[in-house]
Amino acid sequence: MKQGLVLTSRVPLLLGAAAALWLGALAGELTAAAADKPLKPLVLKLPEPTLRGTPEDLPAGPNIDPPPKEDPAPFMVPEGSKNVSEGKTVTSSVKPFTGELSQLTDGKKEAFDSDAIEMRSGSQWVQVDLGAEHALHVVVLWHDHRYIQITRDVILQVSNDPEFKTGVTTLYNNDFDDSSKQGAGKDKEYFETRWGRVVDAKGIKARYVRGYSKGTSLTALNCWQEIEVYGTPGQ
Ligand SMILES: [Ca+2]
Ligand SMILES: [Ca+2]
Repeated sequence: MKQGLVLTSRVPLLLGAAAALWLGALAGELTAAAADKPLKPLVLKLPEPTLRGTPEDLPAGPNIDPPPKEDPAPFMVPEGSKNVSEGKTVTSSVKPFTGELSQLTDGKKEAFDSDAIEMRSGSQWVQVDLGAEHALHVVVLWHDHRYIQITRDVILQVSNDPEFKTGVTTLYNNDFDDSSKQGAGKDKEYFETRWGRVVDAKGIKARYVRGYSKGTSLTALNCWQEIEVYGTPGQ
């Protein structure tokens, strides 16, 4: 009897363990399937190159990416990704003295003065409200490629909090000395070019995208031409 009792109590346990293993394997397969969603190259509508040429004495150093000499390989994004920031509402830390905030998401990013949104000096931010939470794959930044220059303290954050007080994820930060007070970052500085800066958002879900800057290697002023956010709507 004693043995029988042990057996009857073990059978459901064993079945439970097998079911758990099977469910676990299934969940693993499902996760892998989601991660294996077919990828496609991200096709960006790039602006024309600036005609001003490349200065000879560019800043250089181990923490500065040299300007690309040719088109970088396209970033791969999941099928179904689209520009979820186009025409979306923009706010900022200070009112621009040149241009309108709506120009940040108007699709225009040529090296023209008329495509520049300029703001006063200091660490300033612009913020795009995507209107709803999306799975975000890539954010592309164009600050000011009218000149070959390095924008300082480039910090890119996403959140579902419009005030960025809670649930903030930093996707990019090259403020190595923390002078913009968002925490020190280890990402590289880079030169403004027509290719912009492509930042991997890794599928994070968020509604708001905020970009900081703090002047450039040429000026204390802040400038933006465009932010493009590519995501999977409603996921
Ligand atoms: Ca624009
Ligand atoms: Ca800094």
